[in-house]
Amino acid sequence: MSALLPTLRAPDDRVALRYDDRTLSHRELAGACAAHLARLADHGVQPGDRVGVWTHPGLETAVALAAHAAGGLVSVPLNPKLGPRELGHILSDAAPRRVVAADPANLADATPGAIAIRVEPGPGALPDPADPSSPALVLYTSGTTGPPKGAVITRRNIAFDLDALAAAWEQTPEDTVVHALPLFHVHGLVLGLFGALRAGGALRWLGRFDPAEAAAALAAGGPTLLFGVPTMYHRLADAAEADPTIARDLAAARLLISGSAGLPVREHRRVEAVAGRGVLERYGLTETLINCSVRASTGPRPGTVGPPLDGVELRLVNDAREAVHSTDGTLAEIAVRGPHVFDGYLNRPDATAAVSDADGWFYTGDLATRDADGAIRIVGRRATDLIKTGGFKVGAGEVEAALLEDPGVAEVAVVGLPDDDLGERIVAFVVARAGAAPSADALADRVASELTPHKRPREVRFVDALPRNAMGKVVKPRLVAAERER
Ligand code: MLC
Ligand code: AMP
Repeated sequence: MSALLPTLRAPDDRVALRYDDRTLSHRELAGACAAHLARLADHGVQPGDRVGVWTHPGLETAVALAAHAAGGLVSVPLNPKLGPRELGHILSDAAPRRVVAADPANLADATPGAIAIRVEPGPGALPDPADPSSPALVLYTSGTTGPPKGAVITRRNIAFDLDALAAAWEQTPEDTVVHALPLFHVHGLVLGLFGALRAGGALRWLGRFDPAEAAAALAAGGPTLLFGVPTMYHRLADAAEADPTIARDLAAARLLISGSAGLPVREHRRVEAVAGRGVLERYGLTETLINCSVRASTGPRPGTVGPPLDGVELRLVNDAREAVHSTDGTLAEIAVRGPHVFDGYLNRPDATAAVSDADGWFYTGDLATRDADGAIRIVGRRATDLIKTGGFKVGAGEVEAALLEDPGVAEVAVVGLPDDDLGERIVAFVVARAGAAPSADALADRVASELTPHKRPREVRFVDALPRNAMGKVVKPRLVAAERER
Protein backbone atom coordinates (compact mmCIF):
# COMPACT_ATOMS: atom_id res chain seq x y z
CA MET A 1 0.00 0.00 0.00
CA SER A 2 1.41 3.43 -0.84
CA ALA A 3 2.21 5.80 1.99
CA LEU A 4 0.64 9.23 2.38
CA LEU A 5 3.95 10.77 3.50
CA PRO A 6 6.57 8.65 1.68
CA THR A 7 9.62 10.60 2.86
CA LEU A 8 8.92 9.54 6.44
CA ARG A 9 9.59 5.96 5.32
CA ALA A 10 12.87 6.69 3.56
CA PRO A 11 13.99 9.76 5.48
CA ASP A 12 17.15 11.79 4.95
CA ASP A 13 18.79 14.69 6.75
CA ARG A 14 17.35 17.58 4.79
CA VAL A 15 15.07 19.98 6.69
CA ALA A 16 11.43 18.89 6.83
CA LEU A 17 9.91 21.33 9.34
CA ARG A 18 10.88 24.68 10.73
CA TYR A 19 9.08 26.69 13.39
CA ASP A 20 10.82 29.72 14.92
CA ASP A 21 14.44 28.60 15.28
CA ARG A 22 13.59 24.91 15.76
CA THR A 23 13.98 22.56 12.82
CA LEU A 24 13.49 18.85 12.24
CA SER A 25 15.03 16.88 9.40
CA HIS A 26 12.94 14.25 7.64
CA ARG A 27 14.84 11.64 9.68
CA GLU A 28 14.18 13.42 12.98
CA LEU A 29 10.56 13.92 12.02
CA ALA A 30 10.14 10.23 11.19
CA GLY A 31 11.63 9.32 14.58
CA ALA A 32 9.45 11.81 16.44
CA CYS A 33 6.35 10.52 14.63
CA ALA A 34 7.14 6.91 15.50
CA ALA A 35 7.74 7.85 19.15
CA HIS A 36 4.48 9.82 19.31
CA LEU A 37 2.52 6.90 17.84
CA ALA A 38 4.15 4.47 20.29
CA ARG A 39 3.17 6.74 23.19
CA LEU A 40 -0.42 6.92 21.95
CA ALA A 41 -0.51 3.13 21.57
CA ASP A 42 0.50 2.90 25.24
CA HIS A 43 -2.63 4.95 25.96
CA GLY A 44 -4.76 2.47 24.03
CA VAL A 45 -4.99 4.41 20.77
CA GLN A 46 -5.26 2.06 17.77
CA PRO A 47 -5.05 2.71 14.02
CA GLY A 48 -8.43 3.97 12.83
CA ASP A 49 -9.12 5.79 16.10
CA ARG A 50 -10.01 9.46 16.11
CA VAL A 51 -7.64 11.72 18.04
CA GLY A 52 -8.34 15.38 18.82
CA VAL A 53 -5.32 17.63 18.16
CA TRP A 54 -5.12 21.09 19.70
CA THR A 55 -3.42 23.10 16.98
CA HIS A 56 -1.41 25.62 18.99
CA PRO A 57 1.39 27.09 16.88
CA GLY A 58 4.54 25.06 17.42
CA LEU A 59 6.52 22.09 16.17
CA GLU A 60 4.62 19.69 18.46
CA THR A 61 1.33 20.27 16.65
CA ALA A 62 2.88 19.66 13.23
CA VAL A 63 4.58 16.47 14.45
CA ALA A 64 1.36 15.04 15.92
CA LEU A 65 -0.62 15.75 12.75
CA ALA A 66 2.07 14.24 10.51
CA ALA A 67 2.35 11.22 12.80
CA HIS A 68 -1.38 10.55 12.75
CA ALA A 69 -1.47 10.87 8.96
CA ALA A 70 1.43 8.42 8.62
CA GLY A 71 0.25 6.10 11.37
CA GLY A 72 -3.33 5.36 10.33
CA LEU A 73 -5.04 7.56 12.93
CA VAL A 74 -7.77 10.09 12.22
CA SER A 75 -6.94 13.62 13.37
CA VAL A 76 -9.69 15.93 14.53
CA PRO A 77 -7.92 19.31 14.61
CA LEU A 78 -9.11 21.71 17.31
CA ASN A 79 -8.74 25.46 16.89
CA PRO A 80 -7.23 26.72 20.17
CA LYS A 81 -9.70 29.63 20.06
CA LEU A 82 -12.84 27.48 19.84
CA GLY A 83 -15.61 28.74 22.08
CA PRO A 84 -17.11 26.35 24.64
CA ARG A 85 -20.20 25.80 22.50
CA GLU A 86 -18.20 24.73 19.44
CA LEU A 87 -15.74 22.61 21.40
CA GLY A 88 -18.57 20.78 23.16
CA HIS A 89 -20.20 20.05 19.82
CA ILE A 90 -17.00 18.74 18.19
CA LEU A 91 -16.08 16.54 21.15
CA SER A 92 -19.52 14.97 21.32
CA ASP A 93 -19.87 14.60 17.54
CA ALA A 94 -16.39 13.22 16.80
CA ALA A 95 -15.97 11.44 20.15
CA PRO A 96 -12.15 11.27 19.88
CA ARG A 97 -10.59 8.40 21.81
CA ARG A 98 -7.93 10.77 23.16
CA VAL A 99 -6.90 14.40 22.73
CA VAL A 100 -3.29 15.55 22.32
CA ALA A 101 -1.82 18.99 22.91
CA ALA A 102 1.57 20.67 23.09
CA ASP A 103 0.73 21.94 26.56
CA PRO A 104 -2.18 19.94 27.99
CA ALA A 105 -1.83 21.41 31.47
CA ASN A 106 -3.31 24.66 30.16
CA LEU A 107 -6.28 22.79 28.72
CA ALA A 108 -7.19 20.72 31.72
CA ASP A 109 -10.65 22.30 31.91
CA ALA A 110 -11.40 22.04 28.21
CA THR A 111 -10.10 18.53 27.55
CA PRO A 112 -9.17 16.76 30.77
CA GLY A 113 -6.69 13.94 30.31
CA ALA A 114 -5.16 15.31 27.13
CA ILE A 115 -1.82 13.72 26.29
CA ALA A 116 1.30 15.88 25.89
CA ILE A 117 2.93 15.85 22.45
CA ARG A 118 6.69 15.52 22.76
CA VAL A 119 9.13 16.08 19.95
CA GLU A 120 11.77 13.49 20.67
CA PRO A 121 13.15 10.48 18.91
CA GLY A 122 12.21 7.14 20.31
CA PRO A 123 12.29 3.45 19.56
CA GLY A 124 9.83 1.96 17.16
CA ALA A 125 9.02 2.37 13.52
CA LEU A 126 6.03 3.66 11.64
CA PRO A 127 3.34 1.03 11.11
CA ASP A 128 2.59 -0.15 7.59
CA PRO A 129 0.71 2.44 5.56
CA ALA A 130 -3.04 2.50 6.18
CA ASP A 131 -5.61 1.68 3.52
CA PRO A 132 -6.00 4.66 1.15
CA SER A 133 -9.76 4.59 1.67
CA SER A 134 -9.35 5.08 5.44
CA PRO A 135 -10.25 8.43 6.99
CA ALA A 136 -7.30 10.67 7.82
CA LEU A 137 -9.06 13.80 9.02
CA VAL A 138 -12.36 15.09 10.33
CA LEU A 139 -12.40 18.82 9.56
CA TYR A 140 -15.19 20.93 11.01
CA THR A 141 -16.71 23.46 8.64
CA SER A 142 -19.62 25.86 9.07
CA GLY A 143 -22.89 25.51 7.19
CA THR A 144 -25.66 28.04 6.69
CA THR A 145 -27.44 26.89 9.83
CA GLY A 146 -26.70 24.72 12.82
CA PRO A 147 -23.35 23.79 14.31
CA PRO A 148 -20.30 23.04 12.13
CA LYS A 149 -20.22 19.68 10.34
CA GLY A 150 -17.27 17.27 10.39
CA ALA A 151 -16.04 16.57 6.86
CA VAL A 152 -14.42 13.12 6.68
CA ILE A 153 -11.32 13.27 4.46
CA THR A 154 -9.60 10.05 3.40
CA ARG A 155 -5.94 9.33 2.67
CA ARG A 156 -6.84 8.82 -0.97
CA ASN A 157 -8.51 12.26 -1.11
CA ILE A 158 -5.35 13.88 0.22
CA ALA A 159 -2.82 11.89 -1.83
CA PHE A 160 -4.67 12.44 -5.10
CA ASP A 161 -5.19 16.15 -4.53
CA LEU A 162 -1.65 16.86 -3.35
CA ASP A 163 -0.17 15.05 -6.35
CA ALA A 164 -2.38 17.02 -8.72
CA LEU A 165 -1.33 20.26 -7.01
CA ALA A 166 2.35 19.30 -7.05
CA ALA A 167 2.04 18.79 -10.81
CA ALA A 168 0.23 22.13 -11.23
CA TRP A 169 2.87 23.99 -9.23
CA GLU A 170 5.83 21.91 -10.42
CA GLN A 171 6.72 21.22 -6.80
CA THR A 172 10.04 19.47 -6.11
CA PRO A 173 11.85 18.24 -2.98
CA GLU A 174 13.91 21.45 -3.18
CA ASP A 175 10.88 23.61 -2.38
CA THR A 176 10.15 25.13 1.00
CA VAL A 177 6.51 26.03 1.60
CA VAL A 178 6.14 29.11 3.78
CA HIS A 179 2.84 29.82 5.49
CA ALA A 180 1.30 31.49 8.51
CA LEU A 181 -2.01 29.66 8.33
CA PRO A 182 -3.70 27.71 11.09
CA LEU A 183 -3.38 23.90 11.03
CA PHE A 184 -7.08 23.24 11.65
CA HIS A 185 -8.23 23.84 8.07
CA VAL A 186 -7.44 22.40 4.66
CA HIS A 187 -5.27 25.27 3.53
CA GLY A 188 -2.64 25.24 6.27
CA LEU A 189 -2.88 21.56 7.18
CA VAL A 190 -3.46 19.57 3.99
CA LEU A 191 -1.77 21.85 1.47
CA GLY A 192 0.75 23.44 3.81
CA LEU A 193 1.92 20.63 6.08
CA PHE A 194 1.03 17.43 4.23
CA GLY A 195 1.68 19.00 0.81
CA ALA A 196 5.19 20.14 1.68
CA LEU A 197 6.06 16.76 3.20
CA ARG A 198 4.48 14.63 0.46
CA ALA A 199 6.49 16.55 -2.13
CA GLY A 200 9.60 15.67 -0.12
CA GLY A 201 10.37 19.29 0.67
CA ALA A 202 10.07 21.45 3.78
CA LEU A 203 7.47 23.52 5.58
CA ARG A 204 8.39 26.71 7.35
CA TRP A 205 5.39 27.38 9.55
CA LEU A 206 5.15 30.88 10.93
CA GLY A 207 2.29 30.29 13.35
CA ARG A 208 1.03 33.86 13.12
CA PHE A 209 0.92 36.23 10.17
CA ASP A 210 3.19 39.24 10.01
CA PRO A 211 3.90 40.62 6.52
CA ALA A 212 7.58 41.41 7.13
CA GLU A 213 8.25 38.01 8.69
CA ALA A 214 6.43 36.14 5.93
CA ALA A 215 8.33 38.05 3.26
CA ALA A 216 11.68 37.54 4.99
CA ALA A 217 11.02 33.78 5.14
CA LEU A 218 10.59 33.78 1.36
CA ALA A 219 14.03 35.25 0.87
CA ALA A 220 15.80 32.93 3.31
CA GLY A 221 17.35 30.78 0.59
CA GLY A 222 16.24 28.02 -1.77
CA PRO A 223 13.05 28.00 -3.82
CA THR A 224 10.05 29.05 -1.72
CA LEU A 225 6.28 28.94 -2.19
CA LEU A 226 4.02 31.23 -0.16
CA PHE A 227 0.53 29.95 0.67
CA GLY A 228 -1.85 32.65 1.91
CA VAL A 229 -5.43 33.82 2.01
CA PRO A 230 -6.34 37.06 0.16
CA THR A 231 -6.32 39.09 3.40
CA MET A 232 -2.64 38.19 3.76
CA TYR A 233 -1.83 39.28 0.20
CA HIS A 234 -3.72 42.53 0.81
CA ARG A 235 -1.63 43.16 3.93
CA LEU A 236 1.57 42.11 2.14
CA ALA A 237 0.83 44.60 -0.64
CA ASP A 238 0.25 47.36 1.92
CA ALA A 239 3.48 46.50 3.70
CA ALA A 240 5.52 46.13 0.51
CA GLU A 241 4.31 49.47 -0.82
CA ALA A 242 5.58 51.09 2.36
CA ASP A 243 8.84 49.14 2.69
CA PRO A 244 11.10 48.23 -0.26
CA THR A 245 12.77 45.46 1.77
CA ILE A 246 9.46 43.64 2.01
CA ALA A 247 8.87 44.15 -1.72
CA ARG A 248 12.30 42.72 -2.49
CA ASP A 249 11.77 39.72 -0.20
CA LEU A 250 8.38 39.01 -1.73
CA ALA A 251 9.97 38.96 -5.17
CA ALA A 252 12.28 36.15 -4.01
CA ALA A 253 9.49 33.56 -3.86
CA ARG A 254 9.34 30.92 -6.56
CA LEU A 255 5.53 31.04 -6.40
CA LEU A 256 3.00 33.19 -4.57
CA ILE A 257 -0.22 31.19 -4.21
CA SER A 258 -3.58 32.42 -2.91
CA GLY A 259 -6.78 30.61 -2.00
CA SER A 260 -9.64 30.04 0.46
CA ALA A 261 -11.41 33.13 -0.92
CA GLY A 262 -11.28 35.18 -4.10
CA LEU A 263 -8.27 37.43 -4.61
CA PRO A 264 -9.58 40.65 -6.21
CA VAL A 265 -7.86 41.63 -9.48
CA ARG A 266 -6.92 44.89 -7.76
CA GLU A 267 -4.81 42.95 -5.22
CA HIS A 268 -3.22 40.84 -7.96
CA ARG A 269 -2.14 44.06 -9.67
CA ARG A 270 -0.81 45.62 -6.47
CA VAL A 271 1.35 42.59 -5.67
CA GLU A 272 2.58 42.43 -9.24
CA ALA A 273 3.42 46.15 -9.25
CA VAL A 274 5.36 46.08 -6.04
CA ALA A 275 7.02 42.63 -6.22
CA GLY A 276 7.37 42.25 -9.96
CA ARG A 277 5.63 38.89 -9.80
CA GLY A 278 2.02 37.84 -9.74
CA VAL A 279 -0.05 35.47 -7.65
CA LEU A 280 -1.39 32.06 -8.74
CA GLU A 281 -4.90 31.43 -7.52
CA ARG A 282 -6.44 28.10 -6.67
CA TYR A 283 -9.94 27.19 -5.54
CA GLY A 284 -11.17 24.57 -3.11
CA LEU A 285 -13.45 23.56 -0.28
CA THR A 286 -13.00 21.57 2.89
CA GLU A 287 -15.19 18.83 1.40
CA THR A 288 -13.32 18.51 -1.90
CA LEU A 289 -9.86 19.84 -1.12
CA ILE A 290 -8.59 21.79 -4.12
CA ASN A 291 -10.46 21.64 -7.43
CA CYS A 292 -8.80 24.19 -9.69
CA SER A 293 -5.54 26.02 -9.95
CA VAL A 294 -3.74 28.35 -12.27
CA ARG A 295 -0.67 26.44 -13.42
CA ALA A 296 2.90 27.52 -12.73
CA SER A 297 3.60 26.96 -16.42
CA THR A 298 1.04 29.53 -17.58
CA GLY A 299 1.74 32.13 -14.91
CA PRO A 300 -0.81 34.31 -13.11
CA ARG A 301 -4.30 34.71 -14.57
CA PRO A 302 -5.90 37.42 -12.38
CA GLY A 303 -9.64 36.96 -12.02
CA THR A 304 -9.59 33.22 -12.59
CA VAL A 305 -8.79 30.19 -10.46
CA GLY A 306 -7.51 28.33 -13.50
CA PRO A 307 -8.80 25.09 -14.98
CA PRO A 308 -9.65 21.98 -12.96
CA LEU A 309 -6.68 20.01 -11.63
CA ASP A 310 -5.68 16.95 -13.65
CA GLY A 311 -8.09 14.13 -12.79
CA VAL A 312 -10.77 16.46 -11.39
CA GLU A 313 -14.07 16.45 -13.25
CA LEU A 314 -15.84 19.80 -13.06
CA ARG A 315 -19.10 20.91 -14.56
CA LEU A 316 -21.29 23.94 -14.30
CA VAL A 317 -24.93 23.22 -13.54
CA ASN A 318 -28.20 25.13 -13.46
CA ASP A 319 -30.76 25.18 -10.63
CA ALA A 320 -32.03 21.75 -11.71
CA ARG A 321 -28.44 20.42 -11.51
CA GLU A 322 -28.31 19.96 -15.29
CA ALA A 323 -24.97 20.57 -16.96
CA VAL A 324 -24.58 23.93 -18.69
CA HIS A 325 -22.08 23.75 -21.54
CA SER A 326 -21.77 27.33 -22.61
CA THR A 327 -18.71 29.50 -22.16
CA ASP A 328 -20.77 32.62 -22.83
CA GLY A 329 -20.70 33.96 -19.32
CA THR A 330 -23.74 32.04 -18.07
CA LEU A 331 -23.67 31.94 -14.29
CA ALA A 332 -23.96 28.43 -12.89
CA GLU A 333 -23.04 26.31 -9.88
CA ILE A 334 -19.79 24.38 -9.79
CA ALA A 335 -20.13 20.60 -9.33
CA VAL A 336 -17.05 18.39 -9.03
CA ARG A 337 -16.31 14.67 -9.07
CA GLY A 338 -13.14 12.69 -8.53
CA PRO A 339 -10.93 10.90 -6.00
CA HIS A 340 -10.59 14.14 -4.04
CA VAL A 341 -14.25 14.37 -2.99
CA PHE A 342 -14.76 13.60 0.70
CA ASP A 343 -16.46 10.61 2.29
CA GLY A 344 -19.35 12.65 3.72
CA TYR A 345 -20.12 14.51 6.92
CA LEU A 346 -19.65 12.58 10.13
CA ASN A 347 -23.01 11.51 11.58
CA ARG A 348 -24.86 13.63 9.02
CA PRO A 349 -26.09 11.49 6.10
CA ASP A 350 -28.84 14.07 5.54
CA ALA A 351 -26.34 16.89 5.05
CA THR A 352 -24.14 14.68 2.85
CA ALA A 353 -27.11 13.77 0.66
CA ALA A 354 -27.98 17.45 0.25
CA VAL A 355 -24.63 18.28 -1.37
CA SER A 356 -24.02 15.16 -3.46
CA ASP A 357 -25.81 12.82 -5.86
CA ALA A 358 -25.79 9.14 -6.71
CA ASP A 359 -23.34 9.68 -9.58
CA GLY A 360 -20.68 11.01 -7.24
CA TRP A 361 -21.06 14.70 -8.04
CA PHE A 362 -20.50 17.18 -5.22
CA TYR A 363 -22.40 20.47 -5.45
CA THR A 364 -20.25 23.29 -4.14
CA GLY A 365 -22.75 26.14 -3.88
CA ASP A 366 -20.22 28.37 -5.65
CA LEU A 367 -21.34 30.25 -8.74
CA ALA A 368 -18.96 30.62 -11.65
CA THR A 369 -18.42 31.09 -15.35
CA ARG A 370 -15.97 29.28 -17.59
CA ASP A 371 -13.59 31.00 -20.01
CA ALA A 372 -13.11 29.63 -23.50
CA ASP A 373 -9.78 28.08 -22.41
CA GLY A 374 -11.42 26.24 -19.51
CA ALA A 375 -10.37 28.58 -16.71
CA ILE A 376 -13.02 29.06 -14.03
CA ARG A 377 -14.09 32.46 -12.69
CA ILE A 378 -15.82 32.36 -9.32
CA VAL A 379 -18.42 35.08 -9.15
CA GLY A 380 -20.51 34.37 -6.10
CA ARG A 381 -22.16 31.91 -3.80
CA ARG A 382 -25.66 30.48 -3.68
CA ALA A 383 -26.13 31.09 0.03
CA THR A 384 -26.14 34.61 1.45
CA ASP A 385 -25.95 32.88 4.82
CA LEU A 386 -22.37 31.76 4.26
CA ILE A 387 -19.72 34.38 4.86
CA LYS A 388 -16.02 34.14 3.98
CA THR A 389 -14.07 36.51 6.18
CA GLY A 390 -10.27 36.52 6.21
CA GLY A 391 -10.50 33.11 4.49
CA PHE A 392 -12.62 31.61 7.30
CA LYS A 393 -16.09 30.31 6.49
CA VAL A 394 -18.73 31.46 8.96
CA GLY A 395 -22.42 30.53 8.99
CA ALA A 396 -24.64 33.54 9.64
CA GLY A 397 -27.00 31.32 11.63
CA GLU A 398 -24.36 30.47 14.25
CA VAL A 399 -23.62 34.13 14.87
CA GLU A 400 -27.30 35.05 14.96
CA ALA A 401 -28.02 32.31 17.50
CA ALA A 402 -25.27 33.64 19.78
CA LEU A 403 -26.51 37.23 19.46
CA LEU A 404 -30.13 36.27 20.13
CA GLU A 405 -29.06 35.00 23.53
CA ASP A 406 -28.36 38.57 24.58
CA PRO A 407 -31.38 39.83 26.53
CA GLY A 408 -31.13 43.20 24.77
CA VAL A 409 -31.51 41.72 21.27
CA ALA A 410 -35.03 41.32 19.83
CA GLU A 411 -34.11 40.44 16.23
CA VAL A 412 -30.92 40.09 14.28
CA ALA A 413 -29.71 39.47 10.76
CA VAL A 414 -26.04 38.75 10.08
CA VAL A 415 -24.54 39.29 6.64
CA GLY A 416 -21.13 39.57 5.01
CA LEU A 417 -20.45 42.98 3.52
CA PRO A 418 -17.60 43.70 1.11
CA ASP A 419 -14.34 44.59 2.86
CA ASP A 420 -11.01 45.53 1.29
CA ASP A 421 -9.02 43.66 3.92
CA LEU A 422 -11.16 40.68 4.95
CA GLY A 423 -12.98 40.14 1.65
CA GLU A 424 -16.21 40.16 3.62
CA ARG A 425 -16.70 41.54 7.10
CA ILE A 426 -19.36 40.18 9.40
CA VAL A 427 -22.03 42.82 10.06
CA ALA A 428 -24.94 42.29 12.46
CA PHE A 429 -28.13 44.27 11.94
CA VAL A 430 -29.77 44.33 15.34
CA VAL A 431 -33.23 45.38 16.50
CA ALA A 432 -32.91 46.09 20.20
CA ARG A 433 -35.59 45.00 22.64
CA ALA A 434 -37.86 47.85 23.78
CA GLY A 435 -36.17 49.71 26.61
CA ALA A 436 -32.84 47.89 26.14
CA ALA A 437 -29.66 49.48 24.82
CA PRO A 438 -27.12 46.71 24.15
CA SER A 439 -23.65 47.94 23.24
CA ALA A 440 -22.02 46.97 19.96
CA ASP A 441 -18.77 46.00 21.71
CA ALA A 442 -20.55 43.81 24.25
CA LEU A 443 -22.37 41.98 21.45
CA ALA A 444 -19.15 41.41 19.52
CA ASP A 445 -17.48 40.18 22.72
CA ARG A 446 -20.35 37.78 23.36
CA VAL A 447 -19.82 36.13 19.97
CA ALA A 448 -16.01 36.19 20.35
CA SER A 449 -16.21 34.40 23.69
CA GLU A 450 -18.99 31.89 22.95
CA LEU A 451 -17.76 31.08 19.45
CA THR A 452 -14.35 31.54 17.81
CA PRO A 453 -13.23 35.21 17.83
CA HIS A 454 -13.08 35.37 14.02
CA LYS A 455 -16.88 34.85 14.01
CA ARG A 456 -17.49 38.10 15.90
CA PRO A 457 -19.28 40.92 14.05
CA ARG A 458 -16.78 43.58 13.06
CA GLU A 459 -19.69 46.00 12.98
CA VAL A 460 -23.09 46.12 14.68
CA ARG A 461 -25.76 48.36 13.21
CA PHE A 462 -28.85 49.08 15.26
CA VAL A 463 -31.99 49.36 13.11
CA ASP A 464 -35.70 49.85 13.86
CA ALA A 465 -36.78 46.87 11.76
CA LEU A 466 -35.36 44.25 9.41
CA PRO A 467 -36.50 44.12 5.78
CA ARG A 468 -38.99 41.26 5.41
CA ASN A 469 -40.92 39.74 2.52
CA ALA A 470 -44.66 39.01 2.44
CA MET A 471 -44.01 35.72 4.26
CA GLY A 472 -42.25 37.59 7.06
CA LYS A 473 -38.81 36.20 6.14
CA VAL A 474 -35.83 38.55 6.46
CA VAL A 475 -34.60 39.57 2.99
CA LYS A 476 -30.83 39.62 3.48
CA PRO A 477 -29.96 40.52 -0.12
CA ARG A 478 -31.75 43.81 0.53
CA LEU A 479 -29.40 44.56 3.44
CA VAL A 480 -26.41 43.79 1.22
CA ALA A 481 -27.80 45.81 -1.71
CA ALA A 482 -28.53 48.79 0.55
CA GLU A 483 -24.87 48.77 1.57
CA ARG A 484 -23.71 48.80 -2.05
CA GLU A 485 -25.81 51.95 -2.60
CA ARG A 486 -24.43 53.74 0.49
C1 MLC B 1 -10.09 40.21 18.57
N1 MLC B 1 -9.64 39.18 19.26
C2 MLC B 1 -10.53 38.93 20.20
C3 MLC B 1 -11.59 39.87 20.06
N2 MLC B 1 -11.27 40.64 19.03
N3 MLC B 1 -10.55 38.04 21.18
C4 MLC B 1 -11.59 38.03 22.02
N4 MLC B 1 -12.62 38.90 21.94
C5 MLC B 1 -12.66 39.83 20.97
N5 MLC B 1 -13.69 40.68 20.91
C6 MLC B 1 -8.34 38.52 19.05
C7 MLC B 1 -8.30 37.35 18.14
O1 MLC B 1 -8.58 36.14 18.79
C8 MLC B 1 -6.82 37.39 17.70
O2 MLC B 1 -5.97 36.93 18.69
C9 MLC B 1 -6.58 38.83 17.53
O3 MLC B 1 -7.51 39.45 18.40
C10 MLC B 1 -6.77 39.30 16.11
O4 MLC B 1 -7.90 38.62 15.60
P1 MLC B 1 -8.57 39.01 14.26
O5 MLC B 1 -8.81 40.48 14.25
O6 MLC B 1 -9.74 38.12 14.05
O7 MLC B 1 -7.46 38.60 13.25
P2 MLC B 1 -7.23 39.16 11.85
O8 MLC B 1 -6.09 40.12 11.88
O9 MLC B 1 -8.49 39.68 11.27
O10 MLC B 1 -6.80 37.84 11.08
C11 MLC B 1 -6.54 37.88 9.70
C12 MLC B 1 -5.94 36.57 9.25
C13 MLC B 1 -6.88 35.43 9.68
C14 MLC B 1 -5.80 36.62 7.75
C15 MLC B 1 -4.56 36.36 9.89
O11 MLC B 1 -8.18 35.73 9.17
C16 MLC B 1 -6.44 34.07 9.23
O12 MLC B 1 -5.57 33.45 9.81
N6 MLC B 1 -7.06 33.54 8.17
C17 MLC B 1 -6.76 32.19 7.65
C18 MLC B 1 -8.03 31.45 7.39
C19 MLC B 1 -7.79 30.05 6.83
O13 MLC B 1 -6.79 29.38 7.14
N7 MLC B 1 -8.69 29.60 6.01
C20 MLC B 1 -8.56 28.29 5.35
C21 MLC B 1 -9.90 27.62 5.23
S1 MLC B 1 -9.73 26.15 4.24
P3 MLC B 1 -4.44 36.56 18.42
O14 MLC B 1 -3.97 35.97 19.70
O15 MLC B 1 -4.48 35.58 17.29
O16 MLC B 1 -3.76 37.84 18.02
C22 MLC B 1 -10.52 26.55 2.78
C23 MLC B 1 -10.33 25.65 1.61
C24 MLC B 1 -9.40 26.37 0.69
O17 MLC B 1 -11.09 27.57 2.68
O18 MLC B 1 -9.72 26.58 -0.48
O19 MLC B 1 -8.33 26.73 1.18
P1 AMP C 1 -14.23 26.23 3.38
O1 AMP C 1 -15.53 25.58 3.68
O2 AMP C 1 -13.71 27.04 4.50
O3 AMP C 1 -13.28 25.23 2.90
O4 AMP C 1 -14.49 27.26 2.22
C1 AMP C 1 -14.72 26.87 0.90
C2 AMP C 1 -15.21 28.03 0.11
O5 AMP C 1 -14.17 29.02 -0.02
C3 AMP C 1 -15.58 27.72 -1.30
O6 AMP C 1 -16.86 27.13 -1.40
C4 AMP C 1 -15.49 29.08 -1.96
O7 AMP C 1 -16.68 29.80 -1.72
C5 AMP C 1 -14.36 29.75 -1.20
N1 AMP C 1 -13.11 29.76 -1.97
C6 AMP C 1 -12.01 28.99 -1.81
N2 AMP C 1 -11.05 29.35 -2.68
C7 AMP C 1 -11.54 30.36 -3.44
C8 AMP C 1 -11.05 31.16 -4.51
N3 AMP C 1 -9.81 31.03 -4.98
N4 AMP C 1 -11.87 32.09 -5.04
C9 AMP C 1 -13.12 32.26 -4.56
N5 AMP C 1 -13.64 31.55 -3.54
C10 AMP C 1 -12.86 30.61 -2.99
